[in-house]
Amino acid sequence: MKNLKSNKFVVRLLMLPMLMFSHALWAQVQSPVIPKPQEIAFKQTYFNLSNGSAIQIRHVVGQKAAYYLQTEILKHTGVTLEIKKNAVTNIIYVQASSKELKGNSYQLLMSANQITVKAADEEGFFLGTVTLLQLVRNTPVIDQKLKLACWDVSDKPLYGWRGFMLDESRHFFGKEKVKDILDWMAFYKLNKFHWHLTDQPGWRIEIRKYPRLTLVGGIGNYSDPLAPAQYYTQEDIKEIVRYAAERYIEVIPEIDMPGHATAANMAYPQFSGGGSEKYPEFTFNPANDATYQYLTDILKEVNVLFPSQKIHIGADEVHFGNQHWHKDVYVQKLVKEKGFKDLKEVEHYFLNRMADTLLKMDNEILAWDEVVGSSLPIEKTTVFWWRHDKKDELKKSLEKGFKTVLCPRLPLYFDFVQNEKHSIGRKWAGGYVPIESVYNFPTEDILNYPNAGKLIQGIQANLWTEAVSTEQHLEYMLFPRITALAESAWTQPQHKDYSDYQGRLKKHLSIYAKEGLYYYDPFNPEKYNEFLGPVQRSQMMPGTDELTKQEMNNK
Ligand code: TNX
Repeated sequence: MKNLKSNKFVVRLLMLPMLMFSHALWAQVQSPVIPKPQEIAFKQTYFNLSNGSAIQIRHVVGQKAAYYLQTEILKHTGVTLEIKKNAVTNIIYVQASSKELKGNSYQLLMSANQITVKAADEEGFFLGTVTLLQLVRNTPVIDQKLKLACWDVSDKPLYGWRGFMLDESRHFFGKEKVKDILDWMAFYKLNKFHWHLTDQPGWRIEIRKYPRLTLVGGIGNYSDPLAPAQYYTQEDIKEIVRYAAERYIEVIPEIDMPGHATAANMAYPQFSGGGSEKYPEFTFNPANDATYQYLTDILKEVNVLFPSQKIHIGADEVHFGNQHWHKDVYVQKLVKEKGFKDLKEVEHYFLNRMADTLLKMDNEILAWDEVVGSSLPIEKTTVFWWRHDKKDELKKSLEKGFKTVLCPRLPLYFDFVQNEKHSIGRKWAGGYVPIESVYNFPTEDILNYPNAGKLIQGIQANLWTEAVSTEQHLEYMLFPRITALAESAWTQPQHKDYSDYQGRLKKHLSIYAKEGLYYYDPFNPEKYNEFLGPVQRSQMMPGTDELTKQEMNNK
């Protein structure tokens, strides 16, 4: 008996290194999922995905996610999966709601013969299937077969606002590129697409009542003031909004006012409030009743096109070009009548009138952080904090009780270069936006501001496109920083780990290579350089404040 026991002991002892070795092997299997889920554990087994597998759905909830999964798997692997009500084995089971899960949380449970997605609502199913798709796209496909490593995942988002903004006024990229961006946003669980459609160089959204806005205002871009008109028709907009909705992305249009209105003023000069020497025709006229009627008509058409019931009205940098207001007879009459002390008060008057329009249409008001000092209705307004050098504005926004989205220039403006040596794009007082700084945002000091927990809706990266004129360059600025943005918006700070993320990132770079994206490789900065596409800096119009003398000399 004693012998037997000690024999067993010896056997165990001998097995120990083997066990340890195999454990080490398993441990090396790193999850490729970005953003990192709250909990994820390797199951030490594999699911064979092939044409013989099926997707099973029994209820209406989960159906949309199942179809999306089917299409995406076919698109990226060539594997065709039948959708069935009943199936026994080798199935992906998109199961109806689970009581213990709330809101957008989901579970993905994988075993050798069944994969189950559990969620409480449609969006949760979608998010769960996206995680599965990330696993699929990180697995080699051999003869239309994939050996999927199995994981148990339990997950939910940190923030409800996980945004990306694209400026299509400075350069226009068009429907196909926008859809492509929406696909990638969905892949990284980003859910708000802020669409900057109007600004100085071009007005990009068709307004039926005012056709000149696009026919005239759509002419030109930042590199070429005479480029033929480029814009989205209302049918195009509907198509994009639908495409985004299929991916649980809400589209928020921005119609910038009262500044950045140059393109609109080219089309309808009667509503211009003039500008300054540097920024001619920059503003709408805030003292002309006809301006309010005109802008209300525009916003009514915009409202119908965007089911988000949120319109961003800009309100940034009005002081850049409101100098003419000092001389404008209408504005000066208004100033006297109302007893305004300065032009800032005129600006606030304008904003309040536009807010009335939005509230009547049951829209929320979204605006850049210049509105923090205004009297816009607290409950209905969301402030976008962008001036990283003005932390007091963020504090004030939170103190006053505004819902707030964090998108500080450093580190969330993706028009800033991501490598010190790069020069096409912005650098600000020596500052640029390396991927690590995106990953490390938001910093603790911000999260500890009073009301931060209650009022911060989430984070957003903004891609302004003065210096971005080609699709390739757009990709270069967006990839791979989009992954750091996603993880900062989704993953609880205590679960973030930069070196672990870098391991996962490498796998995603392989996906970009496969898809032919022109991305920046932070592990191999020389791999693709930044000088690309037909429009080079030398051909661009002189910038406003983005090209410093130093940068010009470096060229
Ligand atoms: C500031 S952010 C702007 C944009 C520019 C951007 C360039 C903001 C509200 N206004 O008009 O494109 O800087 O980085």
